[in-house]
Amino acid sequence: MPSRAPRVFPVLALAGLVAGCADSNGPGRIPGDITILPNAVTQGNAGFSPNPLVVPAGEGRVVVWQNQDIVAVGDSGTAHWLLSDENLFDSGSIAPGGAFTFTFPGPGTYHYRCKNHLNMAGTITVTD
Ligand SMILES: [Cu+2]
Repeated sequence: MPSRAPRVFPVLALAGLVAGCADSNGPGRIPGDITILPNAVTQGNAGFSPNPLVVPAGEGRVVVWQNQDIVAVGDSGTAHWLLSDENLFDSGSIAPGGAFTFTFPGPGTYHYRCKNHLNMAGTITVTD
């Protein structure tokens, strides 16, 4: 006799993924996540993705920068170091594969730059 164990329907998992995509920074993005892209230095401000970043109300004002500046397997990658123009944070050196998290104090527009690469700067708007 066949088993009557309950089944998990894949469509429910898909619905969750679609709901997670509903933000202004592009499909598949977690609000508040910034990726430091491979070869970021050659891309200037576009090395931070997305840039500018909008953190919607209700997302806790938390921003996570993830350093994914590793071009190929076995590549040692490039460290980045984030400084707030408003003197709110100093990330220290973020190794490739590492991350830095900061919680903004309130709504506003904030600016940051990379201490290691002066051509890399970004803007974050935290909404009310
Ligand atoms: Cu940098």
